[in-house]
Amino acid sequence: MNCRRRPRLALLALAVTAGALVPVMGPRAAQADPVLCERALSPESAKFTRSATLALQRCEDAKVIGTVPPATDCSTDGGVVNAIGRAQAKLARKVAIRCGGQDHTCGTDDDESLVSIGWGAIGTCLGLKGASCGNAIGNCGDIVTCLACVGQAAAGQTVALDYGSLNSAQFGTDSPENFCQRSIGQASTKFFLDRLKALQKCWDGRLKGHHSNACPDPGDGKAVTRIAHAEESKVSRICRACGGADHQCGGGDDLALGQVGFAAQCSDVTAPSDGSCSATITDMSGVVTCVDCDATFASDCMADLGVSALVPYPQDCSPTTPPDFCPAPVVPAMIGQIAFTGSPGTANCGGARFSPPADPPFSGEVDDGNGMKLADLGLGCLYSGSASMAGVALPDGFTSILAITGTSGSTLTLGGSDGTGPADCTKGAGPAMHCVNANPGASCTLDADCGGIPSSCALDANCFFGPPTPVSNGALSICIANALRTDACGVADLTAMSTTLAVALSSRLYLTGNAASPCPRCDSGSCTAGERAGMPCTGVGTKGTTLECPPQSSQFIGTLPVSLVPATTGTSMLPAPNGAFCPAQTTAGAFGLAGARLIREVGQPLTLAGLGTFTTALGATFCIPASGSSLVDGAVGLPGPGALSISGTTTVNIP
Ligand SMILES: [Ca+2]
Ligand SMILES: [Ca+2]
Repeated sequence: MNCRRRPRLALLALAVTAGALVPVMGPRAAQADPVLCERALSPESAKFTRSATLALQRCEDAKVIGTVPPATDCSTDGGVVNAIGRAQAKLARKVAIRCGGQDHTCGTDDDESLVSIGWGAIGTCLGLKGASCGNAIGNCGDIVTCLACVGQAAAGQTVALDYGSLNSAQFGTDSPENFCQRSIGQASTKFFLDRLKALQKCWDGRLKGHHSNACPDPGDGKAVTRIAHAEESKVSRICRACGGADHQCGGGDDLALGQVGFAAQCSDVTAPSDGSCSATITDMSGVVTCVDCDATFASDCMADLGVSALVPYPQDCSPTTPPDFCPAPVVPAMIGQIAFTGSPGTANCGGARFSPPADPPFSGEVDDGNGMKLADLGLGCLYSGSASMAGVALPDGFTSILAITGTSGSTLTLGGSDGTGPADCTKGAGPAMHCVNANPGASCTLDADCGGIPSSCALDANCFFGPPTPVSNGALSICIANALRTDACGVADLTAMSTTLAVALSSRLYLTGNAASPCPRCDSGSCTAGERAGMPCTGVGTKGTTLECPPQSSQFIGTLPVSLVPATTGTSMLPAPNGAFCPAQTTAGAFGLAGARLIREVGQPLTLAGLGTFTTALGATFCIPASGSSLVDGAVGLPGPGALSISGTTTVNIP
């Protein structure tokens, strides 16, 4: 850290913890070093996966060259089963030494805590699409079971694709087709292993503190090249063997796919870094594309599962699909709009660590592990992170408009609307990108183009959820502008009188240092401060802030990615049996309460208040991922939980 950043760190830490004088202490186990444990999980799981893959692959290869019968089932072959068993025993041994505490045994009191190594919120093994790996995670031995199950599934699925549909009539014939078969199997499997190794080394570099990037790109600066090289050698090997006289895939002279044999359909998976693999395969180029995508899926998932403390497990890898809060309308049509206007909530959302507590009306609570209430959550407040940031009162008096995009059963489906302008529309950001910390913003592609402040190069905000939110804290006061990241969507059920919305926000933080007015206000028709100081405006709600009076862009310090998925008129609960509410959360608890184990927000159903008009309240509990700014993450306690509620009036307008 250079000298210039040091005062800023202290300043920001104080700013966003809203005056907390007590340093934020994690419950990090004193027994050993969680990073050493994390650094064992990633390479040892990759080594296990490699051993399992090679054992299966050697067996399949022997079938292709004709030394074992084509009917051999490699997954139950004695030699393969023994090899995988030995590899799993080795994985268990290495993990017990590095994660199991002084007794080198998982499941005893001196283990690294699951929370400290990023597995606290996981609960059950996250599995792999197409596999059945869902063991409960209570100690590091269970992590081994999970990593081995997922690793073996990744190995099995990869080898099954690479070898499983080859035409056995060619096995052991030494024909060109047989040579092509061996090349497809060997080169594809090798690509999977090489890619996994490049990813794992890249993540290990981050765990060692050599870089702080996402892997592979920009990663450690090597992974992208390694993967490209592995890819190139795979393609050239397959196409040399299978591409006909020109030794290239394509050109009309490739070996006939029917003679070589390969799956007619590629795997029904989506690689987190490469999109959907699903496609019909009709030629050698299709084979190459398919094995590439499938290996990318398996290596992405396996590498990410190995570093749960660094990255959330991609939804694409998971065997379960998330609940769909935004179903496509069964009868699609733009049939009107729904307008939501926010009402004032409590006058006091509570201080840091709820000292003083919030005032009624309440919308929810935080409980400990015995179900005892630790704190009430105020209506109209936002609470965030594991650190002791005070509750933030949300603005009121603003309107957000959603389009009614059609019907689905008894519900109206809702989507993003252009509204009447940026203050009430609900469309996502982009596509252009500009520096948030400069006015007028320079166009950019990377944060480095904007001076390097994390998330300072951002998709252009088109719509905002409410006016700027002031957070008063002496000279360290901040102003938050909530830009919509993606189109809002949801459903409104006028029979059940319920509403569920999905709203993804980029909450932009500005350190204004103005305690009396953390955000510029509109006072007597003109902006009190900020980019448009002195210029005409109309204030919104009791706080009198407005998008017309933005803070100075030079005061930008970072962005919180807040996804209200879902915000509901029902009950939204976030449990954490061991204190970690969110993937990769490393400090137990919520909102400065280390003992927190359950967060509950309760909305209010739609209540008829006039023709087409309803009073309601939405509640949301959610995870806030790391912002990318170590300053913001440290001070707020991210990754960590979030909770929010807002009351208001909903007007349904169907012309
Ligand atoms: Ca132990
Ligand atoms: Ca060719």
